[in-house]
Amino acid sequence: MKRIVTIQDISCVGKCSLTVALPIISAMGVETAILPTAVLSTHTMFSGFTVKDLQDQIEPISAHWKKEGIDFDAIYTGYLASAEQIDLVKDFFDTFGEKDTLLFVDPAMADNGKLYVGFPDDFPKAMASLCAKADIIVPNLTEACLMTGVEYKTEYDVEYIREVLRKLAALGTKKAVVLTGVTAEQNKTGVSGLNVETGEFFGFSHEKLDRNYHGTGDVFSSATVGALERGKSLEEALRIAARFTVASIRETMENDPDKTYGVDFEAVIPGLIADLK
Ligand code: PXL
Repeated sequence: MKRIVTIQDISCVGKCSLTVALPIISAMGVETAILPTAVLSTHTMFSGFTVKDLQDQIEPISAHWKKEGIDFDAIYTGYLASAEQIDLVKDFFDTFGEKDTLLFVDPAMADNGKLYVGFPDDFPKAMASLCAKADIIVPNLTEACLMTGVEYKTEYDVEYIREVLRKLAALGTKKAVVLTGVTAEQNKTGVSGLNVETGEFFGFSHEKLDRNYHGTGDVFSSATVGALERGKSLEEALRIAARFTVASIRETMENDPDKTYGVDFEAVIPGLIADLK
């Protein structure tokens, strides 16, 4: 069985980051180790949340794992709370990134043209330096624009998407840069990527549901990592993840349309597993 480690916060309530990655990737038949960077009572869109930073645990935990000879087929990072945490994660990549270890970075920090609450304006620069060390990155358009300096637009054409992808590749990512939640088609959404090794663009559009929920990026990234580790090609893994994310949103719209936090992905995990066959 493949073993990955995912490095992000644990928001106790909110269905994002580790409470999404752990169940989804495990259910896909991939051992999922975790390195929690902080414990929050909820994700940061609630008011009055508590935070306990755990970054001083990253080095001792890593040292113990190294001593035990533990290794990973992939390292998947999501929400990271500070530039210092990013530096510690870069060291973790250097320590545990073997030749065949997939380094997958979801630079979860912004959406709808804005950084999430609590991040300083220079945070995207630090995140860009982590993306430079990764094999695959999966920013949304806001995150991509903040890291590359391209102007964020809500209406655009294929050439704009390609320009953003070329600028992302110039950050230094090794294998592929992937933009999520983008398409030049009306009333749809989609995924657009650039294979950095071959210079080829790829992508697909899919159904856009008329609702925005929190944590869908984490659902998408987790399913992508799980599918990659189950041997799917990147494009197939992204398609599986997109179908799962759409199914999770549809499920939430049916059960609890006004939900203010993460999607009801739990109910549609059987479909995700079937999709891996
Ligand atoms: O990936 C989203 C996310 C993860 N973790 C925390 C967050 C958010 C989004 O706001 O606040 C703590």
